[in-house]
Amino acid sequence: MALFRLFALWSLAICFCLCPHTTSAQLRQNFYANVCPNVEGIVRNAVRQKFQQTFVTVPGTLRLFFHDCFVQGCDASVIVASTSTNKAEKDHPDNLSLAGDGFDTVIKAKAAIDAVASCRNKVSCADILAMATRDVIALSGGPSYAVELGRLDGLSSTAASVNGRLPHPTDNLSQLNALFAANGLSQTDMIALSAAHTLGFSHCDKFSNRIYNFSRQKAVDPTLNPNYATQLQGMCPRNVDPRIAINMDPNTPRTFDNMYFKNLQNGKGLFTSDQVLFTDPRSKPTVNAWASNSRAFQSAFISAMTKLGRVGVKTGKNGNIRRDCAVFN
Ligand code: HEM
Ligand SMILES: *[C@@H]1O[C@H](CO)[C@@H](O)[C@H](O)[C@H]1NC(C)=O
Ligand SMILES: *[C@@H]1O[C@H](CO)[C@@H](O)[C@H](O)[C@H]1NC(C)=O
Ligand SMILES: CC(=O)N[C@H]1CO[C@H](CO)[C@@H](O)[C@@H]1O
Repeated sequence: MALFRLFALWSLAICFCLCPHTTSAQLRQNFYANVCPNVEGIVRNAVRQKFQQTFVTVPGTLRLFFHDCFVQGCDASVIVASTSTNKAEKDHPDNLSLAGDGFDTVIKAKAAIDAVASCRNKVSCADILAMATRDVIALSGGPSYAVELGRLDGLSSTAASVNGRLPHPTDNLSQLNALFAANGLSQTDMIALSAAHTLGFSHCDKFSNRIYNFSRQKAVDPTLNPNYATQLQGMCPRNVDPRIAINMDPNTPRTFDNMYFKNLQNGKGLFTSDQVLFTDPRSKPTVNAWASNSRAFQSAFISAMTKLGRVGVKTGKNGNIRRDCAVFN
């Protein structure tokens, strides 16, 4: 027991030294109460307007937040545009075709904030993305939650920094757990956050390995529901136009709900990284619990999103407030 304690202490010490991404700065609710008291209302209105123009606002913004936080922390570095001398994060192949509407949501909300004199250039792009993400989840029927604020915007964004930081659709449970743990997130958090795939689209090439030439023995991934596999082959024929994207949740693609977990129980997880949550005995009990208890899922999701929002937060001289979210000051 004493030895175990010693080991735990030692691991903790090692982690404090080696995992700067897991240390969290002092975020708090109502951070802008003095400088821009109505900031949450301003963002909510801007997001609602953008949502009325296109539904892609929802998955686009949610995924952008995830990618932002996993690469150099939640610091809006993913929004920075490349220049002739710097290839930014968003231009790494693993940006996995982030939808332009996610970026546009932040730009529009920032413009709405900056139109109020007292708020101009007082609210970070990183916080705007965190608020907009909370809002798109609520707009699509998901749970609303109090969002922690107080992030600064990062001072660097490079395509190279993306390498190895984002999960891949072919990942197994151990790989997913390792990547999320590096960001201070547990397996439970990882399963809750993966339910974001209850919304949005995927391009055919992200899962074509599961429906064609799966292995020498099998044409189709045996963990895939055979009827669903046939449907996928219909929507994504061989040599499909690479721009074609399909709904990731075949049942309720525009609703943030716990259908994701019911789909997994029916072999309708689109990626290997989705379906493995049900096939691996380590994560299966959580999938089953949340498939039948939407409340329990929602509270786990809120907790996981809050933890995600604390990853690698910049404060002090490690950040600033960008005047243009896509350009360093
Ligand atoms: C667990 C590991 C994960 C993997 C391997 C993964 C992988 C992917 C892939 C390959 C796509 C399709 C991209 C495309 O073809 O355009 C996608 C879409 C998406 N992902 Fe994930 N993802 C993961 C976790 C997450 C998390 C934690 C979130 C958010 C909390 C998230 C939110 C989304 C959303 C909303 C979309 C749809 C984007 C759109 O419609 O524009 N994903 N993901
Ligand atoms: C997961 O994938 C890694 C890398 O391919 C492999 O080394 C590991 O054995 C796999 N783990 C499981 C549980 O399948
Ligand atoms: C699968 O195998 C067939 C026959 O060996 C080949 O023609 C095809 O290009 C392979 N890949 C895909 C994605 O279909
Ligand atoms: C939205 C966005 O910036 N997507 C880029 C992702 O990266 C590829 C290159 O890997 C670019 O072509 C896309 O424009």
